[in-house]
Amino acid sequence: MTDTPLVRLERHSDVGVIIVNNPPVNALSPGVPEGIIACLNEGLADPAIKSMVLIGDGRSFIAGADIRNFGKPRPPVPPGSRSHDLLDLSTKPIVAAIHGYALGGGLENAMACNYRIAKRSAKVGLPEVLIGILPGGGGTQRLPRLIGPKAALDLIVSGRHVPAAEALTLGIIDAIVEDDQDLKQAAIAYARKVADTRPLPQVSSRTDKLEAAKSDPGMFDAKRREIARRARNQKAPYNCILAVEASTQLPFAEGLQRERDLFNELENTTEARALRYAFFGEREANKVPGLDASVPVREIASAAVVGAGTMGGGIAMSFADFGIPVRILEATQEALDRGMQRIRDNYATSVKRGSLAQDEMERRLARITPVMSYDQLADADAVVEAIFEQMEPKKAVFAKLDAVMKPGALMLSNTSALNIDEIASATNRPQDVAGAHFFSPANVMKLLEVVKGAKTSPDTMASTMAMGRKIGKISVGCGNCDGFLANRSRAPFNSEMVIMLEEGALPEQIDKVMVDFGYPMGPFAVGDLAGLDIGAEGRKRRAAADPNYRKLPIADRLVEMGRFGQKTGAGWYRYEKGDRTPHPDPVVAQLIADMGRELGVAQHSFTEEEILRRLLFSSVNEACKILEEGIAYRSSDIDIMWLHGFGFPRYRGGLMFWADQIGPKAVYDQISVWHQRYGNRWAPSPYLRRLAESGTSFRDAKPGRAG
Ligand code: T1G
Repeated sequence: MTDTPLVRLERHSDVGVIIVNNPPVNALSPGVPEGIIACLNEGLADPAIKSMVLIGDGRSFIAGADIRNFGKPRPPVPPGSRSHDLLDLSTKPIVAAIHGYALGGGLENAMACNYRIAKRSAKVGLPEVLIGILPGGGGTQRLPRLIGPKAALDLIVSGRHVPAAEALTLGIIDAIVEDDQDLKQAAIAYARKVADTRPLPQVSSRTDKLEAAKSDPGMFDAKRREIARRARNQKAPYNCILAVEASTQLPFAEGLQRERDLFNELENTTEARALRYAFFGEREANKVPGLDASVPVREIASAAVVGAGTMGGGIAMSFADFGIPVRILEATQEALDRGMQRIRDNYATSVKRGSLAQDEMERRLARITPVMSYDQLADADAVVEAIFEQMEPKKAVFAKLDAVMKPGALMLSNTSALNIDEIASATNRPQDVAGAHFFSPANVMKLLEVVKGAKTSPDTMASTMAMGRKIGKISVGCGNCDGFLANRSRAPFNSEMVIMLEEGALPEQIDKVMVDFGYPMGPFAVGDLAGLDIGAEGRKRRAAADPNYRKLPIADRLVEMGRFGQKTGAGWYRYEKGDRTPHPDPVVAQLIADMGRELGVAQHSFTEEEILRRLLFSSVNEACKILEEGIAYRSSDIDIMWLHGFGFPRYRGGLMFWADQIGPKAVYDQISVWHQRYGNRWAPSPYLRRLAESGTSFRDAKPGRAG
């Protein structure tokens, strides 16, 4: 435990520097706001101090309130006595000096200062909406006064981080300090320069920027309409709008109270608890059991990809996007050229959309080198095999890689389900082999499923997890089985959605339930997008491996009819030429009716709840088996995979968090009923039964037989 205080006052002649020291991100944990106030008062009381600076030690300014304390009882803080309240009333100029991040309460404290300067590499923002709350420290009242209500609405409702240059343009900060300059010295000089400025600029007393609301009173309703689709089922985004609206209608003090009231409506909502859970779950996933800080991590400074198809190209882009040179190999020049063209087209689309600058596109393309011989991959620190999903060709690739790759290279397969141990057996270095399952499109989706084989070494696992983080992914580790964690937990959902058609449900009916629940797209529309022929391959493999595998004749019939989805103009839905909009197709409805009769399945109508629970409970049951087998290290890892791999709505926390709101016992009881009605595929997992009997939540469940 360091003996450096959480907050200290350093005297630099006539400037008092208030320094926050609460690693790793200077969160406003208990003691930090109190320390800021104490140092502020000490500086105000010292006649030798003419002006002050507020700055952070370590890698950042202040990253906000301590999120770990939300949802827990906290001593009430009387209005007017928080650090930003008192900074606002300072009788001496205070300069906030920002590096790294000033987020949430951090930016709110900075806006209560008289001036703000920031390193060019710094970022500021009010991201509270991303954890289901709103800026509760004056941010909804000060930011509109600083940059105008419209710009404030954008930042507060999106929660996005703003680079210093944009913050300067908007008016959030007053000056930029170049990254090669000393921030503290620059801030001291700035504080000295403004020491005699009177009246002190005070954000809370400004009204000039609020005038804009008078000429555009409709901006708030327009914002509500703008976010309606993506903010459906949520409360925080709408309370953010109400709070900013209040800043244009109420005096500052009353606006603060309105902000407080709107904040208090949110802190303990399921939405806020789910989003906090997701935030910490993403970080918990970094911790793979048995891999502590002592496990060496190999640096990945260069990479290679075998296969230049959709996945291989996306994986190569993932490395290039983060500055890592990558070689991409194909068997024929024609395939290689096609792959490189697809990469160029992907980048060109981003440039056209304005999300990537042309010169940055060129820089990234220059990092990707097409090759045709394995020898040219030899010196890469990591190689990812990304050819088609068949075991023998994959083993042949690994045998060739084994013959050329330098010692210690990470030997990774992008397989989404195949046995990592069998792939590793094609090499003499199984300890260097692991699964690195990217999700399509690989350069966009943030999830990386890192699969540990029986012989995968701890440092290979740690290095692959770290490699994922280095290329902007959320790495989630798991054990080896058919489908690993993500696709295995998803498989029952994929079956149940088609089985319900046999009972009389329609694709559009099921898709609507899932979109209303919060998915961006319904599962049948997603199937049409991904290609129904791919799913058919997986079903064939599972049917060959498992005599009890439940076939899906309706899905198989569709593929037999050549209806693969968008790529053939028809799948579960029909598509107009050049249009991706799914249209319900009477041909499919007729096929479903005919096959329901042919199969002799009792037809019935469905409630929305039954559709939702048939799909998700089937996966919860499989997730319990995955936990019991120790394939998943914790239930939050399953949730992070569902959030980032399958589009599960983030404000519901993930599959297991959502199921916890219903409770393991209720889930078990319902599954037991379906087990009686539908047979073995609904046999409840013993692990689930133990949770139901012991009253243990999914969140607290431990992997392995104990449960
Ligand atoms: N509270 C508690 N712990 C936090 C934290 C926070 N605000 N921010 C980060 N951590 C922990 C994190 O869990 C991890 O822990 C470690 O710090 C490093 O974080 C009143 C109500 C700042 C951009 O929402 O966005 O202010 O895993 O791995 O990738 O209006 O952390 O090492 O044990 O993410 O460099 C608003 C949340 C709060 C910012 C740095 N602020 N944090 O990213 O490191 S609400 C936020 C982040 C509020 C006021 C309201 C990121 C980061 P561990 P990391 P990073």
